[in-house]
Amino acid sequence: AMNHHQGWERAWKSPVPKASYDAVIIGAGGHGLATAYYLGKNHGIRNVAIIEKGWLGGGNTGRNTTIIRSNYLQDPSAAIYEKARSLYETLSQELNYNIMFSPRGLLMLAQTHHEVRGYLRTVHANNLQGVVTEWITPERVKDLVPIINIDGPRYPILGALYQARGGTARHDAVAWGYARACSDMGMDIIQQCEVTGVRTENGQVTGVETTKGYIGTRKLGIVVAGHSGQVAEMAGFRLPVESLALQALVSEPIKPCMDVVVMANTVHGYMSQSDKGEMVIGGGTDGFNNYTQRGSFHHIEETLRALVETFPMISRLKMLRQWGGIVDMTGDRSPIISKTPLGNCFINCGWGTGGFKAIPGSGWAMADLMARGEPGPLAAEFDMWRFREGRFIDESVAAGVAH
Ligand code: FAD
Ligand code: PYC
Repeated sequence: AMNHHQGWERAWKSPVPKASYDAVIIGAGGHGLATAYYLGKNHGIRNVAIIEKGWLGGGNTGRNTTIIRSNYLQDPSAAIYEKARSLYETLSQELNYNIMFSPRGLLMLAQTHHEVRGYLRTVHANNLQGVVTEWITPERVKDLVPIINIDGPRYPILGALYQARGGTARHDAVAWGYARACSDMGMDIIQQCEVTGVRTENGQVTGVETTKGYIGTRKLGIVVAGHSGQVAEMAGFRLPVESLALQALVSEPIKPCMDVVVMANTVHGYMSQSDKGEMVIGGGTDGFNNYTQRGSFHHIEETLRALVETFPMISRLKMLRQWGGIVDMTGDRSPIISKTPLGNCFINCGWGTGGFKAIPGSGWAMADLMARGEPGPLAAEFDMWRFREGRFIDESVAAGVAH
């Protein structure tokens, strides 16, 4: 029966690195792969290598809880997250790869009056920005999420910020779809190859030292999420970023019981149901900086204790797996898509707990920056010098995850 499953072509090639490329991107997560894809598609730059120390998509891209939304407060954020969300709408068709985008609707519950004010403000801002969100009553919340307890016990539900076209997608498929498209354009994805040094001359990058030898390049993109501080140090500059673990867990699969995504930021936890039936659950970041890509017992306790108040039926569930990823947090909870002190070196990082939803928009903006050497409108406000100059893009409410 398996005979006709033999002889499949590999979805992407596994090449030996060339001596040099027009552009090298460090990090084959969603953001690095999307950057390469739009460099090829939008700018015709295809002599590109994407260098990955592990396996592609094995960082945060393959560890996140797949929530997609664009209900941010500030104009630059709404622009890039909505660009990403709208690209997600047709990404399966564009890549000819089913990324299982599911715009099932997303609710951010308001459980304090402070949250009501914060989310109402976001709805008004979104209306001006052209991002479709609405404020809904507790009764509408109950209609959309029958398993929810809207009466408390500690925090009754006072309403919710609702984005009907928010939802989820299959995280691995996003990485795999972009990877196949990059490989088809002739780009080299080099896995199991760690960048260990950055060579520079007269303020320009000339190439990178890797565990597979030296690779020259005319342009360098650093897109390594939780390891951004380490790689920036190799290139000789410091970043206003801290790295810490963010954890998640899934339950055993159960019959369909919740067809929207719900975030409950006061009690702190969020939940959706995967297509396999597992309840996908996440909590906050660890309270200390670390590089530990694994889960810990106290997070299960804290997160489930919080969520059981809002969804009493999950007290009956067995939990199957937990894990962690290293997220790169900036002080204003907004990303960095920026030139660096080196002329031909660019950085994309700081997506922290919320970068999966941004992958297509971020790749689009980073490709633009790398190709032209100057940021386009999507990236213009996200330079790294804003922290020195006090031009913060404060998204601490929209980030939605406690840190
Ligand atoms: P990554 O996928 O981490 O890719 C970076 C790559 O760089 C890695 O593969 C790494 O191996 C590689 N690398 C690092 N150093 C080197 C080196 N020296 N040489 C070569 N390669 C190197 N976001 C959302 O929008 N919605 C969510 O629901 C959500 N949930 C999350 C839940 C959890 C538990 C976690 C951990 C994160 C969550 N996020 C979420 C955040 C999201 O996952 C990240 O912001 C996003 O995936 C970052 O993508 P990336 O491509 O920048 O990073
Ligand atoms: O950014 O929406 C988000 C998110 C949810 C869980 C982790 N990040």
